[in-house]
Amino acid sequence: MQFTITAESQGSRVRAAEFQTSRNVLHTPCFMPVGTHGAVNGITPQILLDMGAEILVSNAFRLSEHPGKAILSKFENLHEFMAWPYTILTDSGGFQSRLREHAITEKGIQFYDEKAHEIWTPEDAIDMQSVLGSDFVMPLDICADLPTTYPIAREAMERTLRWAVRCKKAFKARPGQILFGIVQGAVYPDLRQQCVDALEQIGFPAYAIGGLNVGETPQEYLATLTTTTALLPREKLRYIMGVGRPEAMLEAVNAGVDIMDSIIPTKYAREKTLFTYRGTINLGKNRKYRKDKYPIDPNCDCYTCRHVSRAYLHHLYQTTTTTAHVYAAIHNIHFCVRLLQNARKAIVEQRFEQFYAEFMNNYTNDD
Ligand code: PRF
Ligand code: ZN
Repeated sequence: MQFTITAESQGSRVRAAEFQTSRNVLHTPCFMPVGTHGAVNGITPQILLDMGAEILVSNAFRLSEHPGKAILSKFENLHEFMAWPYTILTDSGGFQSRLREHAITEKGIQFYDEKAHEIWTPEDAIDMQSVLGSDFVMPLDICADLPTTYPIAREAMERTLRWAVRCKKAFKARPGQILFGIVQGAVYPDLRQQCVDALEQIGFPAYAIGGLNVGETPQEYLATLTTTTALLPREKLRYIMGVGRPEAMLEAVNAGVDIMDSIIPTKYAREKTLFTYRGTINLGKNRKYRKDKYPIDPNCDCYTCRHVSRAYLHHLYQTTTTTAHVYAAIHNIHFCVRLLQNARKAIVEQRFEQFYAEFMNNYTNDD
């Protein structure tokens, strides 16, 4: 069995597990840094390996735009192309479809960017991920932007199911590849339920929870997350798509999610916002950091915190910005990777509840 549950919490859905891919073992809960175009902004694979990342997320649709299928076919897989030795999960382009200017028909998604596009079909998404040799393959889905109405959410969910059938049919697994089912249904519990039931009927070895963190309230996020994980079978890996704020990450772990990804650590790094165990701080904006000789977070053991001060980073944000972004991204990604490693340790030692409460108590976002 690829997926083994190592520890579970009494009276909650929290779990620590191991997933054996054809490349390495994922120790879950774990955070997955995102390199949409085949690189995590400003960071080399070695830096990610050094901080303990076990899996990266990339995007099949974006890679089909550039460098394109013909060039990528000349490489063994995306791992070789980008020099990343471990597991890779690729998204399908379904998330990009939520922007209203794109036209979605039963056939697929007509993207209108700067470039002219052919319709991107479920079969295209699967074909591209076969070329990429992704270990974790995502079907093409439709992520409804929230808030949305029930009929729109239902239509998007039902089309997602029809596309899941097409994706499964088109999927010819390369060794070790697995195809996930994506659960949609916006904030409506009965739609989530119908979606999970239908995906179970079609048959998938692992699940992604889509359609969250796209405009719902924090209460709706938590309620939908909890409802959805309760519907999913215990013995299959659970992935929540696009969750990277530390509070939301731990809420997901608490609800029984195993893996998650987000561009937030790198986006925040560009916006001068840094994670600490006491909440986010903004190093660029706030002049009080001008003379601050402490590291970003005194409790952090990342490369940045081991070497440079807040004062230095504040200076870089005013002058040598690309270097500021690299230092900040190293810290923020390390923070997310470490947060879930620590959560895992707490689960294994049967003290997650306390760990979670302590984290939330200390974590405030008023800089
Ligand atoms: N679908 C896909 N990718 C995603 C999402 C989704 O719903 C989300 C939603 N948070 C992020 N990334 N395919
Ligand atoms: Zn750090």
